[in-house]
Amino acid sequence: MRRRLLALAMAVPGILSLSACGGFDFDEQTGGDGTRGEAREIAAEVTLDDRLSATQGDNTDWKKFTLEDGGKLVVKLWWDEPSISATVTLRDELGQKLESMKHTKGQRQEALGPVKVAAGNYYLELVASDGASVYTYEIHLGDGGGTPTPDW
Ligand SMILES: [Ca+2]
Repeated sequence: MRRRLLALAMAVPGILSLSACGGFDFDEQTGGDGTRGEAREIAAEVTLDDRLSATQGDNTDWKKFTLEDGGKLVVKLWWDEPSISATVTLRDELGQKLESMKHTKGQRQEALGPVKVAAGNYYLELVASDGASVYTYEIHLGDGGGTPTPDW
């Protein structure tokens, strides 16, 4: 009797996690920002947050922003759930990749760049292949004059 209860207790979480993973297709519930054409307008030098969830069909977030000046661009990132599998890519206004960073599992705080950029329009593409996390991010433009990237 005792043995059977133990087996049941172990089986139930397995069933729950199976049903949580199996319900959604890639980007089925992306929230209207799953393609470059739907990129959300954001500002540089402002701390923002959003969420990716591969388990709930929100795999991709696109952001777009405009830089009035050139310089050295750094995207600072903070993951609430560092177990997520995710890739962050900076793209130019034609969608061409400038720099890409694969999130290191277990790492809460990361930075993409510095990337030397001119004034213009840019995109940030965040894609989760597994897991889920709220993330905080900030696009920071340095003057390129050797100023060290600020810690946060
Ligand atoms: Ca999304």
